[in-house]
Amino acid sequence: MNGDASGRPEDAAVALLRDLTGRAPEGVWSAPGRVNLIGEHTDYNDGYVLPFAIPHRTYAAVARRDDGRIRVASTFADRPVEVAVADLPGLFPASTPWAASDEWAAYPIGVAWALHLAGAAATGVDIAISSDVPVGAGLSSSAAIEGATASALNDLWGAALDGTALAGIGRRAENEAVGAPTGIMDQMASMLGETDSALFLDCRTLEARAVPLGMADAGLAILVIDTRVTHAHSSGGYRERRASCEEGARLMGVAALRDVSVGDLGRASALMNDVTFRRVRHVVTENQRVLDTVAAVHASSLEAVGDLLTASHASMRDDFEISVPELDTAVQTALDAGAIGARMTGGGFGGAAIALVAHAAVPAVSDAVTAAFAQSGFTAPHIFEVTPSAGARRDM
Ligand code: GAF
Repeated sequence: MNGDASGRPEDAAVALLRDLTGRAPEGVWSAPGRVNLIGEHTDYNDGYVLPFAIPHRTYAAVARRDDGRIRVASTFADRPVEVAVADLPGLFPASTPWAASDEWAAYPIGVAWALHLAGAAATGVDIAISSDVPVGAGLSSSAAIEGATASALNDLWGAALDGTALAGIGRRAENEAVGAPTGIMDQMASMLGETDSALFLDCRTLEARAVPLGMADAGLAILVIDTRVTHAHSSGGYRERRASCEEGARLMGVAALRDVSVGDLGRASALMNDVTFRRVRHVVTENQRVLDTVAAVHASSLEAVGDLLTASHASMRDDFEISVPELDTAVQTALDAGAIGARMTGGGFGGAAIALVAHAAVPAVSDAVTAAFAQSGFTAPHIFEVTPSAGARRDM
């Protein structure tokens, strides 16, 4: 659908905009996907998370138009989708007004909708999107589209919102336009990520602090093992887990599970059924593991970080029950082959695992996981290294 041959998503976005409009873009904006180091399903419980932005990015090449229409196109989609600015206010949260093949457009148009409702002076615009963030791998390709679009429209519509506010715009699009009841972690990581650092985020106050990881100096790598089992957070499992957490908080008489500490778990077990208790225990212990990981990173206690990652996986597998056999195989095989720690990352029910590995052990761990997948009859995993990278920005 576009005339670019470089293979770079930024060039593909520009070429697509040219195909669409015959013009060069007024600018190109981008935002990354993310890996979550630790802190899973804690964000919508007002808790703590420690994600980082990855080098894979989504690019939006954008130009204003003067006929009051918003058109979005993507190198992944068959055709552009168009709406009138005047129709924006009524578009959501009503059910998506498009055919299934056009549903991707709810991300960028949802962002336009949320920004407009936040007071931005919306004008007509053409938005051409391209990306190298793997889709359905639990690496937040959706937050990357939202971040790139929100950054572009924030500049072109003169909204002057900061990164945290733009993350909120992206989340509103995800929750109300796409209909996925997610928390704020992915959008914050995509907007505020910093090179070589993870982002320690308090999801209640939205206070964010960069935690330098010093991966290269320590001779460490983080491997992503994309199991190729795709997932969607608008589907049942994520929603159900969220409902169990809300029920647990209600039974404990607190606003959110953030307000429950590990010492309260004895009381919790007496107040709720076993399944709800195990969901609560995951969130409560995971919040503590995030705090402990930040402390261990500061103390350069590599082994402690690895153990916390691995304990997080066990908690998601056994208590929160969001892992799948492919993720468990990836984690266990990586550990057996010498990884310092490993866990599934993201919402679960598929997607990717991460492994913290000494640089020299990367080939051995990758080969072992690939072999274990073949032996189990699983689809071959996609394994690659990621380094903590910059958040959303204007590229041109
Ligand atoms: C998904 C959601 F989008 C996040 O908000 C978060 O809840 C995560 O799953 C689980 O930690 O990525």
